[in-house]
Amino acid sequence: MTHKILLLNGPNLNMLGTRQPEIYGRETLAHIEQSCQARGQALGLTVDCRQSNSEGVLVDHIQEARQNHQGIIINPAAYSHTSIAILDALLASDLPVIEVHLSNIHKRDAFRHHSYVSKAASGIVCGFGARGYLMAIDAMADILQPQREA
Ligand code: CA2
Repeated sequence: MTHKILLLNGPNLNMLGTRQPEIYGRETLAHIEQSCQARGQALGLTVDCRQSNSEGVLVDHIQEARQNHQGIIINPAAYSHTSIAILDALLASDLPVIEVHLSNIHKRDAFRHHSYVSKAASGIVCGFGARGYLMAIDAMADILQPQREA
């Protein structure tokens, strides 16, 4: 069976590749999404990609994933540090969740050290740049298809 997963990116991540490459790298979001879809395909996963700058739209996508997807990979961006609404939506989804951050949030400003979203996550990848998304796809494949041959 092919599993469908939602790759969700939060505010300002549509700007990737244009500013602050020393923190977030040079890859565009479109390129990251394509790489994730290719990796997913190789592992038997369909990867649906969405990005929004709006908290409510992110919550809507998470709610819809309950019907349409078997797992969620999310970089909630700044909402990681503020959003109980996104945490509640993820908890209610009853789906496996992997949280991704491009940067190592623990090496940065103190206000980035806490993520509300982490409470809903099976695991967290942070500090590996765009590669972290591919690591999350691999981990999600393991969660959804534990019998899969490596
Ligand atoms: O490291 C990450 O992935 C973050 O989730 C990125 C968020 C930040 O608020 C989190 O603390 C850590 C910020 C995303 C902003 O992305 C930009 C990309 C290019 C240019 C400007 C902003």
